[in-house]
Amino acid sequence: MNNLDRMSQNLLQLLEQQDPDVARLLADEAGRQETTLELIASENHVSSAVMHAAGSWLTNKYAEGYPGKRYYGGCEFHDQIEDLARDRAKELFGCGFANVQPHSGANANVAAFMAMCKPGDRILSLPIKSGGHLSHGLKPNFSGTFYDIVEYDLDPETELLDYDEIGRIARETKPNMIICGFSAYPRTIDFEAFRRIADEVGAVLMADIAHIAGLVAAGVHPSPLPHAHVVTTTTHKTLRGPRGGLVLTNDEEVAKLVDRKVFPGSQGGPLMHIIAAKAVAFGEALDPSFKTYSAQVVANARALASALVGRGYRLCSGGTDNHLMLVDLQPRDAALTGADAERWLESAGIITNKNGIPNDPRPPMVTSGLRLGASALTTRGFDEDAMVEVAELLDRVMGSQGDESTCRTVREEVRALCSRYPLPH
Ligand code: DSN
Repeated sequence: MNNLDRMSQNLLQLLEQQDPDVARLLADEAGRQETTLELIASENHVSSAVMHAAGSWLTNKYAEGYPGKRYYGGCEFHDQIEDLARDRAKELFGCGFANVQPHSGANANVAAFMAMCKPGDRILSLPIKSGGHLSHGLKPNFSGTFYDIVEYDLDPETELLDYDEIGRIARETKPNMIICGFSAYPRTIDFEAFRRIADEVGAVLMADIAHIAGLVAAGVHPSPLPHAHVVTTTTHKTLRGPRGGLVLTNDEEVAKLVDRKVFPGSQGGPLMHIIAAKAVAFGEALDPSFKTYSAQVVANARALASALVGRGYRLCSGGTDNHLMLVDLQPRDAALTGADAERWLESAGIITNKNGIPNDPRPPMVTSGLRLGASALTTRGFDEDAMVEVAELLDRVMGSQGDESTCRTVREEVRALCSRYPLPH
């Protein structure tokens, strides 16, 4: 047991004495994570160092403002931590400016929208039903409420981005801003092509790399930074940090606007404990081992994808270039829905999320697809052979239509697989 594990043991003991109800639920959740296969593409397992920074003394402090310009006293160490987080983020993504204060990816997007657009401006984006994100223009979201959203879509045949068609729509609709970067797009994004389109119509380009940030940092996906005017991301998916947001840019004027729109534009006091955890995670991602990890994420996603195709499933766009894949369940079983698959798999200890496929005939709470990602299993040390075993378990549960005894047997096999690949601490 290392020092951090000992610390976590001590904290749990303390919590058990003071609040056994919460302590029990935390221990249950830790057990769930240890003994299930996490295939949700937007989740990961952070290191104990990130976890402890997130649960540290910094939670006690107000630090509204920025390093050297705070509205509260006592920020000496907070200034140093935020500077460290910003410097590491800049080094990691090779850019000139980072704002590490957004509480989430959606908050980062609020600040980026406010920095780059006026209310009512026109924004061109991919809708959520085709793999976009709700903060890119969904009607009930701030983005769909305060901006004039126009859409591009995937090519209906290939399910790929069609840059000629996006260019045509941009010329026709003349947006002020174009958004690229997605929640369920399994292929490489050509940021340069998006920038060409943006320049042609006089729009600014925003790249939301929430899903692929870790792959970008590790150099296994091209970076948007030479091309996009502003880049937003979460820190907790492929980047394997605490839950939070981040804004990056190389443009000094954009940087000043983003700072103002994060604070005081859209947030109050920053979550300094989370900023400390971001600094730790960025430090981990700067280590050469993070490149090896990220390359393995992509190799594992490919292995899982091809094993599923071998078992009769169809992958949207035919495969994956990144950490995730979108599985069309219909060719395997026309009656199988994403909602059924998610529920049955959970009972067998395999955690996924139902996800609409492009032009899905079923509603979003039912769907015909599953989105699967390889980041969390790769953190546990899974390799390509282990991913083939995972495909077999997935197929056994879905092929049995959630048969209880099959799910029970698979649950035990999942426990055994998890013991073979314990969570690193
Ligand atoms: N809901 C997240 C995802 O799962 O992709 C994005 O915010």
